[in-house]
Amino acid sequence: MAADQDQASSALPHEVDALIIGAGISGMYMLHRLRALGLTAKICEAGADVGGTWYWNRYPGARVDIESQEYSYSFSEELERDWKWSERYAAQPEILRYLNHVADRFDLRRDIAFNTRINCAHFDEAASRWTIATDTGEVVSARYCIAATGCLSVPNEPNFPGQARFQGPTYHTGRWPHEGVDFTGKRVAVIGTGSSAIQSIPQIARQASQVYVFQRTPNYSVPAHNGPIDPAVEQTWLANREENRQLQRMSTAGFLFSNPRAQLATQTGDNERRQVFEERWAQGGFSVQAAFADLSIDPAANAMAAAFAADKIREIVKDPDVAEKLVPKDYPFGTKRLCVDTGYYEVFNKPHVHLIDLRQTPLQTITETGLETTQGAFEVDAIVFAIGFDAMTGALSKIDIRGRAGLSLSEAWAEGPKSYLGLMVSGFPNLFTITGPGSPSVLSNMIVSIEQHVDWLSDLLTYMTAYQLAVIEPTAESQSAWVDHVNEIASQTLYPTANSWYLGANIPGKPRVFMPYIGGVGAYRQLCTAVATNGYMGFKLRAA
Ligand code: N01
Repeated sequence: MAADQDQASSALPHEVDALIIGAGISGMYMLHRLRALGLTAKICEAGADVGGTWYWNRYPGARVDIESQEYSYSFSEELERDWKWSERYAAQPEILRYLNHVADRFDLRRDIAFNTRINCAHFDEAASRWTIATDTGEVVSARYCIAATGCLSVPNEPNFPGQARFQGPTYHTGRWPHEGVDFTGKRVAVIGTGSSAIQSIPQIARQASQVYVFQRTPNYSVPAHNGPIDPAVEQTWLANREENRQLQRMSTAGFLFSNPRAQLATQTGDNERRQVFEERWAQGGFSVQAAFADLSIDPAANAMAAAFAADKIREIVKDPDVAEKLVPKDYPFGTKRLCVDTGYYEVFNKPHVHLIDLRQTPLQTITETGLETTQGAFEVDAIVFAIGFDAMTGALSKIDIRGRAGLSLSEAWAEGPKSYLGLMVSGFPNLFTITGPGSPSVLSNMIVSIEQHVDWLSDLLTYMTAYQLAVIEPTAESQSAWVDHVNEIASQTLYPTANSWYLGANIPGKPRVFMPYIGGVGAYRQLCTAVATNGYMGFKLRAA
């Protein structure tokens, strides 16, 4: 089935073993695994088709920034051998085709209710089941409620003064029109300079007559060096498939180049250090971040990486004033999510691309015809809001989730998300959060982390069936200890010093808590495995 085609919603039964929320990468794999366990399962998906983040984020230039062969499911060797990626970093349409292929190949659609949003999920203590209601008026009773809602699925809604007055079209990168947008000859404003903006601005600039980039905080970006996939890379990957997959699973961030070299930047001579950074820059992608072991923990080492990146920006961008505005100054390198670009800094050498620094000249209002800053008025035909997401907790807090004694998840998380292993929340039995806050998730190759959670959960449900257990919940103590651990290791790094969405800093009023687990994908996997092999240590399990 074509990715864009709307499809009828499959009717929901009154009862299932598991109700999965979301048909993105995690929901699809979860459904596949649950079926293999002989459990009945349905997915409710708000969108009209599968794909999750790759269904919604169709802005020009959207592509993965982990190499294609690494950003793919590993659970089926046949799938992996049959599917051919065309580019080193696959673009959104190709990834969406891949996910549609997976849905067809594993016959997933018959258990997915599309165009169906979950409004509320309440735990019925007497029945030990979740009562889940949809916006289509259906109610489903499920033993397990599995949130496969994604970490970056709820757009940060624009709320700029005067924005309702604007007469032209506006777009959010996270909700891009399926039919695409033709900016030919148009004057376009882009607000935001995160990954979505950094990928889309060079593409928008190819069509638009004028592009005005409104930057609040400059981001560090490294070149992707994208191109057709190297057949040798593909062959080597497949020839060593098992070993490579194992390396991913035990790595720092779920891809092969994510393990930092043991060497410290601060104990490396200037020439050698520069050479290492240059090699990584030439290689492209996130490998720069792993150039030395101390970059994310030692301010002195981090400053060396920051200085290297700043020099690169100054080399690429010809206008020194523009270059200086593009150089991040007030947070350590890599502590806001590093971006991977194709021609981002270069685009500012084009005469029709203009950078407006909102820190120097704040935005005052949007008008009928454009934007006004303290510098003056910018007349535009269209506005692109590339302002990000209510990350990690946004999708869950939009659903009225109530656990034992009517406790709402929003109340339980009023001071920031609390979980055990990022998988479950105390007071919310049989509710699972795939790649939830408190797990490596957004600090990793998402597919690797998704597969780990889904596999762990599948093993758990197998165990529960074998021992005739029906209810699982983390103890308050284990949750509290995990939250402390997540915070403690985050505080050993420089990450919490930046105002990033990792901390919820982009959403006014959101508690400032470092949400993902920064201890590494491999270390985290070992912890989860140890919990399971010790009889699900830290959880309470009981019969119905
Ligand atoms: O969002 P962002 P994104 N006025 O939050 C600015 C993943 N992703 O959609 O930094 C003015 O990073 C905001 O400024 P500031 C990836 O994990 C992956 O770009 O808050 N500006 C920032 O510049 C990524 O990190 C891929 O000061 C405002 C920008 O908007 C995550 O998604 C591709 C503002 C938002 O940047 C989010 O990326 C794309 C305001 N009121 C995304 N509010 C790939 O894998 C916000 N901003 C390739």
